[in-house]
Amino acid sequence: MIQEFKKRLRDGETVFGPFMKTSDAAFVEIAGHAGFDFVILDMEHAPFTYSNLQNLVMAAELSGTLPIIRAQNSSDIFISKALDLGALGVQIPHITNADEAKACISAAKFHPEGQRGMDPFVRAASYSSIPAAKYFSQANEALIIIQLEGKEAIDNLEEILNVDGIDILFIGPYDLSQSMGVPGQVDHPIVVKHMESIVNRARERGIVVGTFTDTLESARMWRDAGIQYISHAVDVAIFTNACKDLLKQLHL
Ligand code: 3PY
Ligand code: MG
Repeated sequence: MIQEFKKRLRDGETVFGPFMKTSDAAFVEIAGHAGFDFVILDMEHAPFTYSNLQNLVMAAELSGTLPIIRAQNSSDIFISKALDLGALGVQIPHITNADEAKACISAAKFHPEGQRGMDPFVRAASYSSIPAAKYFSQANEALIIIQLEGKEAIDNLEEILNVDGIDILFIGPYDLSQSMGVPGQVDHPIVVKHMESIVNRARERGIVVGTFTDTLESARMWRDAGIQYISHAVDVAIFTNACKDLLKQLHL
């Protein structure tokens, strides 16, 4: 699953997936059955517990969508725990410089690429059914997605782009807008200008870029600008909009 996902990105395809905030695995299954390429299980902002999160990862696997966990923050333990549960990608928010990015990679990968805490008995290792050496090498294939979402990260973009091991550089438009002094205005020219510059500079180096969009116009605009990993919408907002549309129709 992970190899095929990486190949699609290498081939220049655009992949789509929502952020998930509901604790019920049914929503993840629905997203998978609908055909989303990935889901981002959001430990930064959603009320999941870890045992709950494990069920969401299983639901993603069952329905054929790539399970990605957004860690609470860049602490080693949150990164390795996400991968221990079986996430095939870990997305780490609020990275501001190259040292932080390198520390994330080290926390996410086993020797020789990093120093991730070793445990061959976790769910990702099929609870020890996979021979440990095989597990440790295949686990290093998980996607590392680094989120840039503030002025400081933009100031340090060059050094961040030089870090080896980043699979996707993800721009968080909401936090970026706040850092630019226009909170929530993700379409503000100053936000768009900085995003375009990150996209162009990353793509010049062959680095895949991702972002979050919540309108079809912005999803299409960023896809056409070369963003390949588009986290589009949020489960709760998709349901909110469906309820509102339905009620509008019922009241006609
Ligand atoms: C942001 O926009 O700040 C994110 O983290 C992704 O929605
Ligand atoms: Mg953010």
